[in-house]
Amino acid sequence: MEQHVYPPAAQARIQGMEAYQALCAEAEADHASYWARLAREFLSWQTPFTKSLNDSEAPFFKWFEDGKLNASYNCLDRHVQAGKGERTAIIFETDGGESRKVSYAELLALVCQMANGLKSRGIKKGDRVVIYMPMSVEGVAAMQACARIGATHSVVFGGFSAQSLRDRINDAGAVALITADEQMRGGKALALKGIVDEALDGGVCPTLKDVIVYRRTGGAVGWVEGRDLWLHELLQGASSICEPEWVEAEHPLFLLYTSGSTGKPKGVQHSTGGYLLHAALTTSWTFDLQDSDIFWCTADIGWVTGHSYITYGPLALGGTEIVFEGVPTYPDAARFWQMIAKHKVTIFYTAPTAIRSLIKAAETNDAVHPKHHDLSSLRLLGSVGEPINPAAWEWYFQNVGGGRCPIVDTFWQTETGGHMITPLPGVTPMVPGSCTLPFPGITAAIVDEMGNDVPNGTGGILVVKKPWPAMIRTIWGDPERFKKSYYPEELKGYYLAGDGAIRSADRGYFTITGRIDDVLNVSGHRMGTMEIESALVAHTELVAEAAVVGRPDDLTGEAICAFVVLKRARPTGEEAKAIAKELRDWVAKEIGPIAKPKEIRFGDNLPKTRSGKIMRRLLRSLAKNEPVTQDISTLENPAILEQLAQAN
Ligand code: 7RM
Repeated sequence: MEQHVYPPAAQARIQGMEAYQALCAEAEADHASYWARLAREFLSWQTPFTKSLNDSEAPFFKWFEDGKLNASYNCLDRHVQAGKGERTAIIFETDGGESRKVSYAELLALVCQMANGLKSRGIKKGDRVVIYMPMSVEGVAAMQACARIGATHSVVFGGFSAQSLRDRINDAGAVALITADEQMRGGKALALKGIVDEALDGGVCPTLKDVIVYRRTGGAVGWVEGRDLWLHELLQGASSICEPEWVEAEHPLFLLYTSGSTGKPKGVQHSTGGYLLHAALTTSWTFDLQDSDIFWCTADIGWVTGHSYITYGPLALGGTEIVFEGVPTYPDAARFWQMIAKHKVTIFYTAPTAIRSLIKAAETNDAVHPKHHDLSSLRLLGSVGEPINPAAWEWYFQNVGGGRCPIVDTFWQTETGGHMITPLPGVTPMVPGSCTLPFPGITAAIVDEMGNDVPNGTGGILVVKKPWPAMIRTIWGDPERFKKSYYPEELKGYYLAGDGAIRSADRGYFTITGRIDDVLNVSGHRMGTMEIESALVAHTELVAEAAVVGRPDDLTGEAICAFVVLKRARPTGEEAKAIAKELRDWVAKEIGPIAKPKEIRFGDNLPKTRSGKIMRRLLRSLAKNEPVTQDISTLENPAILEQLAQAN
């Protein structure tokens, strides 16, 4: 296929390939001093640090450890003190289409009131607070309020089930939970407080003392006296001045649970100093955020993208951003285009899944095509969460960006805190489908199983050779799992991302080829196959055994396909359909609707080796409806393949 190369923007924060190379050379020459320089430039420190990197307990790295700062001070106070209090921090748009502006001074006052409210409940530095909130000013403010008092927040996406919420509360040992009565999505009110009540029912979260409820819709809610309190009542009379708690740079700013290849989701622990530095730095260099911009990241604050590019990065730079409550398809699939025109958005950051679904919508209904909206305010586009296929890239570039806006295809992970491999707008010629080159100071490389570099043009394992300030510090409560997952012995002390990648022979550009572990990426959301399998076999009445694999899907990137052995005879026809539906709903209840298998196939058994191992690669072929070409000589029960090849 002929490869198109698109030129970078004429003007941006980092100007030209030479400037980029100079930064890379500076980092190469003295890694620790390079990051220390940026940490001094981008962040305000209450106690300046004297040490940059401490690698004496590798892979438990520490950065800027003798420095003290506060994330909320960096995101709010310093801009107000610099005379920018009247500047708009957030333009909030509701699901229904109303919008309001919140200035930096107003946001600071709200955050201080919330911080004082939390303090009045005895919540203090080091406590964990779970946030289960809709997209809202209050959601962002709740995170900032935790940061202000040194409490470690753990945001749980509003789409997760009661069971998932309960597991996360208990794993973190949270003392408080901040939630809302309901959330509005696509014109419907969805219970949040109801799910919280279900999660806490029966006293199963012993550490949790307070449930603070933001009144979003005014819908009816259950109430537990002594446990539940209204946010507005907590704020009444709370002072709008709150001295920030100055914390060590390594103090855990947040935990965020993400799926791994085995077992339950892991609580990724992030630092305050190193994390905030990278959130601010990448917002500046990758997004080129200026005072004149209107920035819009469409992610939810329940994902890391919402943390770094809604709650922390843009605010650390004093930018103006959109916070959107709703969904891309309501009232119709032109919602994004209509909002870009309405708010004169200049920088737009979204996921390939959203783009692909909006392409499809525009193809079936011309009325929702972006061409009907004035998108001339846009100057830069971004993509995140999964590989963007070249066709979707081209459509995004032409139809949304009008052929003039660079696209930054940003590769990164919950664990990395911010962008790792990405074009920079004033620097990098773009090739659709490639995330191009490492961010300056990020030593990304491709190696074989033994950690040896592979030549360009040869695929391998994506690693990061040196530590960087925003990296994961540990898995909450499980340092051994942290070491095993990210620093396997054979990889020479390199960080293992869990993705495969290849660099192009000509430019050395990176292309991510997908996960190399049992993690699926469905609509940009990470799902562990084991997690879904555990959920299925938890249906003990019906399910004897289950194996879950991914298969490519035009819309969602990957789709979940489950092979299930029931405790009763293998169903067919209508019965199979009914049981499949029951199991899909069950998974939604156990984990959340995003984990629902797209397809469930039933068998009398699963393909296994003589030693009893499920042969997943065969299942992957079957899920794709491809003939099995692999060697099946070790297979115990070859006859099962024919049975599983058929959809219900
Ligand atoms: C930010 C985020 C991480 C996984 C990662 C990759 C995949 C993310 C890209 C991408 C290709 C990209 N955090 N991924 N961005 N693959 N190109 N630009 O998504 O922790 O939820 O997921 O997502 O597989 O390992 S995440």
